[in-house]
Amino acid sequence: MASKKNQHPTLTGAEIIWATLVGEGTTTVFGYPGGAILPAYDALRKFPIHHVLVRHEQGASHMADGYARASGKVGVAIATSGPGATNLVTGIATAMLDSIPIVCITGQVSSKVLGTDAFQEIDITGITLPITKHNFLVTRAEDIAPTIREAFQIAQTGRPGPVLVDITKDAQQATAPFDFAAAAPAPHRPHPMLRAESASIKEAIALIAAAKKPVILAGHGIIVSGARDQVIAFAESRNIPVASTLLGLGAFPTDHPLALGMMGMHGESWVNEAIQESDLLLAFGMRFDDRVTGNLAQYAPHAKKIHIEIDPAEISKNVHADVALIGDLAQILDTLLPLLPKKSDASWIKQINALKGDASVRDIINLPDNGHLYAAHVIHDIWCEARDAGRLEQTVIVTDVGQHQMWEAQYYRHDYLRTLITSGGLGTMGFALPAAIGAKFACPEKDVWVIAGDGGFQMTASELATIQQEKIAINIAVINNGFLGMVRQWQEIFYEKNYQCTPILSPDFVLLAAAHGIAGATVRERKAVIPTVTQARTSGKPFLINFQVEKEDGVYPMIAPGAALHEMTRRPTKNPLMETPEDV
Ligand SMILES: Cc1cc2nc3c(=O)[nH]c(=O)nc-3n(C[C@H](O)[C@H](O)[C@H](O)COP(=O)(O)OP(=O)(O)OC[C@H]3O[C@@H](n4cnc5c(N)ncnc54)[C@H](O)[C@@H]3O)c2cc1C
Ligand SMILES: Cc1ncc(C[n+]2csc(CCOP(=O)(O)OP(=O)(O)O)c2C)c(N)n1
Ligand SMILES: [Mg+2]
Repeated sequence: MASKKNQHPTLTGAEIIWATLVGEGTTTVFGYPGGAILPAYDALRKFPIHHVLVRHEQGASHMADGYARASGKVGVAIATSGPGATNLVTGIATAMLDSIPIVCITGQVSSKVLGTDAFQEIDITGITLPITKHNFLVTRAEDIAPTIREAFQIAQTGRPGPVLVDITKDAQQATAPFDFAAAAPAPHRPHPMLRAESASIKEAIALIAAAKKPVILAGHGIIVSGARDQVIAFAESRNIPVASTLLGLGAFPTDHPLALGMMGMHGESWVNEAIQESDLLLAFGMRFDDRVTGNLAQYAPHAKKIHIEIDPAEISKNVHADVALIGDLAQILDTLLPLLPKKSDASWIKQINALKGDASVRDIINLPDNGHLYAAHVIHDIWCEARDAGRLEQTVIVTDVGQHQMWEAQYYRHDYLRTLITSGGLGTMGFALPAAIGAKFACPEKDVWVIAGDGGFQMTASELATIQQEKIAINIAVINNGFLGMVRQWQEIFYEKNYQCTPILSPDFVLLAAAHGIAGATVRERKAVIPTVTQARTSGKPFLINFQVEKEDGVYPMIAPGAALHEMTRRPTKNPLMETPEDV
């Protein structure tokens, strides 16, 4: 008995939190202290974990998210009870909507006063119920290790997602024996529906063999599943073109002859037209978001749909699946691949290429330097600079939300997994700067760029101080158009240019960076873009570039709300910023 006790030391609940995190492989956490989590902070010094002090707990949940997206591992955020916990909420919801594995640990008031409106008591498990994959309230020290271990398992198995563990102060102060191995959860039991029925496999193969105009819809699930090689082999074996969702960018090489580009509201015109003409859609780990489908009643009317998806709840949620294969994408593609009859006919690809029509004429990227600094050109040049430096695989772009986010998706070519980190489902402004800090901790050897708008950057700019304190080299490109640009564009098109509350005044971003000991420069001309980007990348220190760009530029193509996928508004041909009668 005695020797057994020695093997499993008695620790405080606070120590058990860290010991369990160490056992799960956590090396970095993002957090902010306060009363209800103080016992845990007191014990931190005994454990080999680096704590990044954020400036707002929203930053902690976004950093954990950026860490997870960049590495594929679980990101961890820590906060106190009450306002600390509620500040995490936007980051948790962001992770939930994009299926990102994070574990958030919050302190809670002591169990004896639970439910009394004690100081800084808030029902955070109640608040986060709809925005977590699962959450727990822990009131006993002996439950801490098993609960945190289960949280890690839930966060990363099946469809990943955020898990919150709320731990009372008395549970942190009490003691219990710590046995990491004994705290392991029961092995993950896949959902009973997780199987690709052999009948469904046969149906899928028959549909694929019969299809003349198939399109693969490449989603985020490819990255989660690690199914890139299988998707490439699948596309090549039958010459099937591949369209990507925003979150699927990087899953399929852009220079591959079968790569079409991004689909959806701001996707390429020929990609959306190909989907509308298709007779078979193969949805690989994507969930038919409304930004992807446009008007559902008119979506891909001639196409049968095969949906390969790990979450049964996604099947036929938005778009009816003729064949559903439920399970891990890589595993299902491994089953399908040997059964696929080969086909090399390129006539469908030729038809899609013909759909491109005058797309390149309308493409702002082909405009010569006319003295205007367009955001699309800036982003394209950031890509060119990384390419010419041979750093594309080693460059992670973290975008905020708005026009710059869409131009990034259109003009930065992502050929490698986990090189684009962006908030797709919740579309959270303020995401980029903290998520980039998380990504840099996950991949310190990579070049990490923030691409943010002047609006969103101001939402979490306080995290510049975190960069300063942590001495991490992150590059920041603020695409400064003086507007909440994406909203301004909607006001331009749908609200008769009534620019209510969208012109936005900003501080001098270069001076703001300087106040944090961060170097910076303002760029107003195209010729200065690449040299300044090189200066930032090679400085080995954080660097902010304020790109003063065209104020009233628009993102094209665009599908208006309620319109079908093929009913796109295209970039005007004569004047890139203003429609002329010839364009309508
Ligand atoms: C301003 C703005 C504009 C936007 N415009 C566009 C646009 O034009 N085009 C566009 O595409 N998006 C656009 N988006 C993003 C859009 O809202 C969605 O976030 C995006 O389309 C979701 O992509 P997804 O379905 O691939 O990824 P997710 O939403 O992450 O879904 C991934 C799916 O894969 C499944 N999955 C996970 N793991 C596995 C596995 N191992 N095996 C099988 N399946 C798995 C999940 O269960 C989930 O259903 C825009 C967002 C914003 C903010
Ligand atoms: C937290 C939050 N509030 C509001 C919005 C709505 N919204 C979407 S894009 C956008 C404008 C973004 O402006 P900016 O950051 O300057 O980027 P730009 O569109 O100009 O590139 C707004 C207000 C949002 N997505 N997130
Ligand atoms: Mg802006």
